Amino acid sequence: MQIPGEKLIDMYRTMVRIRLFEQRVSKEFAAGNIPGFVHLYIGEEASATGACANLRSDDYITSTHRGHGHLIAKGGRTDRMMAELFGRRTGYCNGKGGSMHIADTALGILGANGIVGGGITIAGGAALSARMRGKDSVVLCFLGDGASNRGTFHEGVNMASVWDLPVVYIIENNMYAEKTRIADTARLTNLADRATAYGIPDVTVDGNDAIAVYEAVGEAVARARKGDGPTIVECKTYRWHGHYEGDRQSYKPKEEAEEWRRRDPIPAFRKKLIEAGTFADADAEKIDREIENEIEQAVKFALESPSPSPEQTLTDVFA
Ligand SMILES: Cc1ncc(C[n+]2csc(CCOP(=O)(O)OP(=O)(O)O)c2C)c(N)n1
Ligand SMILES: [Mg+2]
Repeated sequence: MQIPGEKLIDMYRTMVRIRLFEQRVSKEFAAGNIPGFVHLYIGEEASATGACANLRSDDYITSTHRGHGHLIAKGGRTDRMMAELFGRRTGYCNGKGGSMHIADTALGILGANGIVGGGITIAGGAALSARMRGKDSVVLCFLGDGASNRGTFHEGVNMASVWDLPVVYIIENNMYAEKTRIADTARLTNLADRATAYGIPDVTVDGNDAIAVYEAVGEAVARARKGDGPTIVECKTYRWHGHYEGDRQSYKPKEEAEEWRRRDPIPAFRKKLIEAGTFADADAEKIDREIENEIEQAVKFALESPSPSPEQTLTDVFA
């Protein structure tokens, strides 16, 4: 498949934006500037980037507790996300939701989610709604290897299959659910094989290869848009940081972690683009500097924003 140069450069920009956002969040969390829990996506950038590069603005995503990468790849603003993490009024949820509640329905971002597997049935609902409104929008449903063990996965995927709903399930298999290896909780080598049970297509790809993810998800999106129903795409990848910031990761073999760090998706993608003549080293450097500046501005925006006032305690609360 011939991917336009502009698209590839945009994908590079997205991966760098996710990486630098997450690295800064890690630093600010360690400094005590971010309350609550944060789960970082560093190492998995190629998966959200390659997947979302197939979407139109009127398509949707559902996300997870490890959602910053998905939200950025769908166009989420880094300044409002950073402000949300800092608990500030300019954040996506007025500073009251934090990392796991960020949503931007205008961008088709139907929310990060603190409930493991929580996005699976929301994705089916959004897909059904799109169809009932006569739209050909599709929904990318991101979930983890651990989430694919949940009952909601069976119910959600089965219903989407039976009703030919336009959903693409993206299992980001980073090999761990909290501190438990997926090999200890599932017999399958490829989790995407679960598709057989629902009579739908599946594909397993190197989740650290943005182009492989782009192409696999692209085919699944095209199928969904035509009305041919859902697909499961499994992206094999690895999270570099702990399950949450502060997790010491004693359960991960050192060699395994080192091996995956050598398979860093970003330099590999950059090298590919330079070798193909898509851009030069200097262009990549320029993008890096622009994003560094963007993230710096996002932190400044967060720091200069007020916290929610006591009068706002009961606003945005539904009963
Ligand atoms: C319904 C539910 N059960 C358990 C938890 C606690 N929990 C939070 S993240 C997590 C592991 C999720 O693993 P996976 O789906 O592989 O996603 P990853 O963290 O690897 O991205 C668990 C068990 C939860 N938040 N929600
Ligand atoms: Mg996992």
